Parts: sequence; C-alpha cells; structure tokens
Amino acid sequence: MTTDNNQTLFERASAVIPGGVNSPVRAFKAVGGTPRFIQRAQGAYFWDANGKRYIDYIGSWGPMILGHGHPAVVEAVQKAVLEGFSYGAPTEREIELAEAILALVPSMEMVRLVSSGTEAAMSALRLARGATGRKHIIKFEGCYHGHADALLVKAGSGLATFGHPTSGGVPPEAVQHTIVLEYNNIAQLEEAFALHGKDMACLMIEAIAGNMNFVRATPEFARRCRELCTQHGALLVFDEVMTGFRVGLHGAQGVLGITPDLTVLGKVIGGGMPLAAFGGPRAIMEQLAPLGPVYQAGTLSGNPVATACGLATLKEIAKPGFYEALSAKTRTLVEGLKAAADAEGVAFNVDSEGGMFGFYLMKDKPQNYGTVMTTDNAKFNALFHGLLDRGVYIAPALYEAGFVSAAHSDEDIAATIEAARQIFSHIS
Ligand code: KE4
Repeated sequence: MTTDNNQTLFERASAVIPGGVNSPVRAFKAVGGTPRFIQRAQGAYFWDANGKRYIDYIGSWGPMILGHGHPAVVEAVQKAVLEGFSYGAPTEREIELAEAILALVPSMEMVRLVSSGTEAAMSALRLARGATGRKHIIKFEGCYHGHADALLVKAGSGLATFGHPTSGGVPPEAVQHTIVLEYNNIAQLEEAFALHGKDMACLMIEAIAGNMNFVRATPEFARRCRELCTQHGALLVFDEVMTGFRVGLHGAQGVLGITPDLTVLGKVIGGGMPLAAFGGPRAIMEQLAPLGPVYQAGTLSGNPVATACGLATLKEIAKPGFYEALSAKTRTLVEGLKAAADAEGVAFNVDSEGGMFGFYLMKDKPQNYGTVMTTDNAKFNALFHGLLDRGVYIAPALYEAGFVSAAHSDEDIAATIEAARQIFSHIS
C-alpha cells in the first residue's frame, strides 16, 4: 500500500490547525475524502503531495485568472520583494493600482485598498451606515460577503424580519439590523423597503452570485434593487469580490448595466496575493478616516508586494481580446459538459459569464439558494470524486462556482469533458 502523503499531511495539519485547514471549505467536509495538499502550481495545473497533477478549476477561488505563475506577474513580484516587503507608509504603487481600478470601474471615484474580501465588505457596510446615518441592511440568502458578524445571518422567521446568526459567537444583537431576503424575489424586496426603507443603510448583493453555485440576478430584480435603493436613499452595494474582473473587464455591473453606489472587490485584483478593495463616489468615500468619521485601517493595506502582483495581473487582463478568449473557452467547457450529460441522460444544466461558471445536477438553472440546495448530494459527490480521481479539480462543494483561466488549453477543456462523460455514464 503506497503512502498517501495527503492523508499524512492532513493528520499532521489536524493536530495543529482546526480542521487541518485555514479556511473551512478546503477541508472537503461537504464532499468527504482527504483534502489534497498542494505542493506547487503552474499554468492551469497544480500538483498534490503525491505528485498527482490536476487541472485546476478553483484558481484560488477566483484570483488566478491568468493561470498560476504567469511570467509577467512572477517578475513583478520578484522585483517588488527585493525593494521591500512592507513599509506601513504610502507608496506610489498604491496610487497606480488605485488609478488602474478606477479606470476600469467607472462607478468608483475613489477606492480604499485592504487585505481580504471580508475586510472590504465589512468596511463597505460600516461606510454605508456611516454615510447614511442609518442601521438596517439587506442581504440575500446564498450570498456570501465574508465573515463579518453582521453578515453571518440567515432569514428571520417572518417575511422581511430581522435575521438570526448563522455562526457561533455572533450575538443576536450583531444581526438585529440585517434583513435576509430570497434572491430574485421582487415581492420580498418591495415589502422590505416598504417596511424599513427609511431606515435602510444599504442593500448588499452579489449581482452574479458565486456562493450558491452560479446564480444570476434577473435583470428586473437587479433593476428593482437599484430603483428601490435610489427611491429610499439607501446605498446599493455590489459585492464583486468574485465577479470583479472575472465575469468581464467591468464586472457584474458591466454585464448588468447597473451602477451601484459602492463596489467591493478582491481576488483577481490581488492576483493571488492578499489584496481587496472597496470604492465609490468621492462624497461617500471621503467619509472615511482620516478625512471623515468612519474609521477603517489595516497594517498591510496596499502592501507593496501585493499591489505589484495585482497591477501586473490587471495589466494582462486589460489587453484586447482577453475576455473574449476566456469567455469562449469557458462556454466551450460548460456546453461540452451539458452535451455529455444529455447524451447520458443525466439531468444537468450550466451557465457561465466570462471566466466564471456553474453547473447544476438539475434540468433548469436555479434562481435562488433553496433551489440549488435541492441538488442530490450523493450525485454531486460522485461527480466531484470521479473528476478528482481523473485529475480534474472542481470546487469541493455544490454551492460554489468554478473558474477557468487564460492558461487552460483546449486539450484541458476536452479532457475535462471526457472525464465528466465517463462519470455521467454511471450516475444517471
Ligand atoms: P475573503 O475574506 O475570503 O477574501 O473574501 C470573502 C468574500 C466576499 N465576497 C464574496 C462574493 C466572496 O466570494 C468571498 C470569498 N469567497 C469564498 C469562495 N466562495 C472564498 C473561499 C474560502 O472561504 O476559503
């Protein structure tokens, strides 16, 4: 029996790190089995502790849109590291990255750099409350905005009532002003604003959701979010940590043609390094310390190595044709998966936008979290492990989206479709 180095490492990790991981989804709890401990990555691939190669459709949950180890990015990071790791003082490169982001996100006039999506969403929420002087917020079931207390919440018992904590350690008071609604449910949205509109600080949404698999806001739902926020003086906050520079050069707001008041970014803008951001109109952003009353800070915010990685990444994705090629490649993948499933009589559907995709073990495309969660877990787990055994690594949970990089080749896409076809033939 050969040693499974992943298992050995998992046991060792579990002795010193809760669950053996530094972020829960990595532990494979939803799919079972042993997490793969990655040794190295290059292009569209990474290799586990047994030296097994996988085609990577996680891409670090979105950041690695160029693929792993893009030479221009590696060179930029190596150069930055030699200049210094962190200063705790302003740098020109932070200005360059801020200017690059503002040039690509017209709804932003100013931006603040931070180190994680959680930090960016939490800060945007505090800013919205500070700028409006209001306390209530709306979020949607199935949308994830990081693990700040006010956002770890599930729907209240009654329609459009205030939420209940979804995590230990979050006191009810922390979510007493958070209303959780059903995604794409216009009636609930209308009612929540009718009841609480005058006290509403903001509505936060993933306008293309990637944390309940891949679920789009319908155009009319997205339009009503914008209209009701405007009507009641609440801020519309697009959490584009996942969709920003992933679904298109101008994110979900570009795809939908909706202008939010605040935008939260992360993942791609750091190119794999700890970097996120939030931004919006000058009048709102200037409420932030040190100019205004809304405090927000961070030791490593705008870190010189992370900003070098982010800038080099943005330079590559802004090149002409980048998203056309990435979108076409992702569409080929999902259409190939659907054709393979159809041929084997498996109820299956797909969707994609830019380099982000979802597939569903059901006939129709889901419109909300409740529908996604009707997925047959056993079937998904059989697909997940069947692909993993064949060297294809997709998200280890059916409520996650998938990501294609510029480094994925036509051969990688074809091999993925063939691997899935083999599994479909015995899970229909
Ligand atoms: P981080 O704090 O993990 O950098 O970002 C939180 C966050 C905020 N907003 C959206 C839309 C997000 O998708 C995320 C993080 N996404 C998950 C993947 N579903 C990160 C993976 C993980 O938690 O390990």
